[in-house]
Amino acid sequence: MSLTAAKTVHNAWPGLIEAYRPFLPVSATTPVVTLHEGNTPLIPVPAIAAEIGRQVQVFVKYDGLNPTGSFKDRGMTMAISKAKEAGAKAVICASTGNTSAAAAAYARRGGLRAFVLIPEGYVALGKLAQALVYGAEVMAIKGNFDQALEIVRQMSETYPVTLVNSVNPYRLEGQKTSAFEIVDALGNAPDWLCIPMGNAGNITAYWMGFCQYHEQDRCDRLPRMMGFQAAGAAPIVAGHIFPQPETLATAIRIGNPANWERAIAVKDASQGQFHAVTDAEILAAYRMLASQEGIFCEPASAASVAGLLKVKEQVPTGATIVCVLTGNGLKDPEIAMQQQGGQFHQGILPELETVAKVMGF
Ligand code: AN7
Repeated sequence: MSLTAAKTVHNAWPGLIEAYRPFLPVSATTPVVTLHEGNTPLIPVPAIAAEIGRQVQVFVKYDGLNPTGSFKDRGMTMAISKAKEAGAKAVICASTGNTSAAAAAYARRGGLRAFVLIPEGYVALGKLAQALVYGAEVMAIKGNFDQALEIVRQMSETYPVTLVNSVNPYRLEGQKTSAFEIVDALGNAPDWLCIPMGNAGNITAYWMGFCQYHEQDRCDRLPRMMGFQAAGAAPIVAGHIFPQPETLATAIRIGNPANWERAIAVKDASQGQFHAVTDAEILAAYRMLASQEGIFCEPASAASVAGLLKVKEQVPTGATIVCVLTGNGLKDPEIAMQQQGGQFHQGILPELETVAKVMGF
């Protein structure tokens, strides 16, 4: 039997730094720390489109399929590569969960120490498990995310640790690549981009990406940027700090966003809108995505779809809309178990007839 080279049916995805190298602030000598993040699917969601009630195309950008299960991997491949290039030995972040998981994974892969500060009791189980198993040094504070961010900002000014929250400019450089992927997939920018906002780093990054592609004639239009916050943590929508933010979408339980002014600038430049969505609206979108589209995202991510449905009257006929699903549903198994719709039959005897009866036969 002779071995022949297999025909290549597709080119392996090299990770977003290699894929978009000309658009990113890296050089030939930057040590690229990658888990081959990016290249996430843009999936049509016809049941959501049908809710809008006229001819529209709706897609979700399922960024929960990144290596650690959230969009933070896009920012972290850049932030950690650049930290390593600069000779850093340790990184630090405050996090509602996903940043800590991504920072931990990429830092450890790059041989750096990872320190993370989280609000005690308000990080979803999957995210905490990730940070711990990747080998981060996790510190839970008796306070909220905003207080944790204040501490790590000061920490990085005083001690030899590099801050990898979204105030680190390389984070947004990496995250903007999701806008590139959307344009590459659609052949143009969408009419609307719907996105959840916490610290508002991601909405800022997407806008950077669309603008950069537009300047290079890769798209001939720019989307309206539609940002959504949880009603109990909606400082940008309300125009004031929320000292005690509350929402079951713990990823976006943020009362004083680091990128507040930049988000406002994005809204104005894109003729966008920001709205608040209630936890009930978030959960309705979360259940709909899972049970009607087969797409499991975390609650914070469902805010983008909840927001779209909230303003559906304004959607122009013929529009193309992308909702960003920032994190994977597996991140928060506790919410998922609370939301399952009573289809879980337990304590059934191991007999064919009994099972058939439960099935309704
Ligand atoms: C799933 O991990 O802030 O508006 O510390 O995990 O860029 O802050 C997470 C934020 C949306 C909001 N969806 O993004 C953290 C953190 C999910 C998130 C957001 C987050 P930004």
